[in-house]
Amino acid sequence: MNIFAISDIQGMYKEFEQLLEFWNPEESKLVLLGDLIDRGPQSFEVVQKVMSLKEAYGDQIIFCKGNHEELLLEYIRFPQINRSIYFQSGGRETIKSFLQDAPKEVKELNPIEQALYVKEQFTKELAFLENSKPYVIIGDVLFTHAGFESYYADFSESNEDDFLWIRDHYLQLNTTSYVNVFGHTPTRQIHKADDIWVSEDGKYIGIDGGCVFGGQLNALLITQEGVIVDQYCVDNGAAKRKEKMAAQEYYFLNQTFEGILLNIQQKLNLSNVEMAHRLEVDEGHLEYLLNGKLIADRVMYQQVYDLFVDTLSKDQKS
Ligand SMILES: [Mn+2]
Repeated sequence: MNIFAISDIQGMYKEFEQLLEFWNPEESKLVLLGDLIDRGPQSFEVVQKVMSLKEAYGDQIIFCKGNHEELLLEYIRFPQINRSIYFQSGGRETIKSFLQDAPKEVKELNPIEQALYVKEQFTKELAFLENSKPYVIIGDVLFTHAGFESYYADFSESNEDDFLWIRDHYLQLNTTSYVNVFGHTPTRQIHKADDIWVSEDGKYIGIDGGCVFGGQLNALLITQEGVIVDQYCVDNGAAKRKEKMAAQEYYFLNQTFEGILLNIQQKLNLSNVEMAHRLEVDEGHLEYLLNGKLIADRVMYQQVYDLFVDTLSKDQKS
């Protein structure tokens, strides 16, 4: 059986449903590469849908865990500590979506109390998200949410965190015997387009089209030998955004987002506190951004863009 892989749905239920129309359950397995939830408006519906698919098709449905599933589970476990980082990572939308049918009093609870409510009311959903795998191998293909530690001789020695959070692993040659299909890093950050990205040697395939950021939701149809059969996508503004991206490219050149942030911080001589203040995030969030653990949303891009223009004009004056 071939494999039909989708990643980073992030609560974009409509696009997910549309994309599933291309999936033929008679001919392929369905692999979901994590980040079903957060940022988008219908995380609850996405989780329900995946659970019902799992019920209907059993082992034919495979679900790898993403860092956003981990963020939600950590928030539920220790809401006091993790509420802020989770809500700034799009978790607010997820909780809203989970509580859509809850009584008014529940909707008005504070986030700490809401975590307890979700923990009690949605045990099945949380257990389903918890019981996902950090990676899956099917034939010659290694499926991961983020990637793996590509410096190691043996990929399976990667920390579980690496499979969920790693960035830039594809810059290092993939010396495993597997083709690695991954999401997590929007492909526009790899090849400046939202389409599926394939490395020159064919051993890395990035499929996150950044749907929730106004890109597209991609699906990859691939054989168990790692040969691409077909690609599908549902557009969420990718076409319209191309022009804007061209302008962004001009300013951002080939730097990584973290590199740009650091540059700005140094050029403007801002402390972490000041930098966080300028970006209207807390320091913890800034640290995640600087470590490449979080992807900036559209608002954040705009803010950084503005800061960068600021930096440029400062350069010209001096
Ligand atoms: Mn992710």
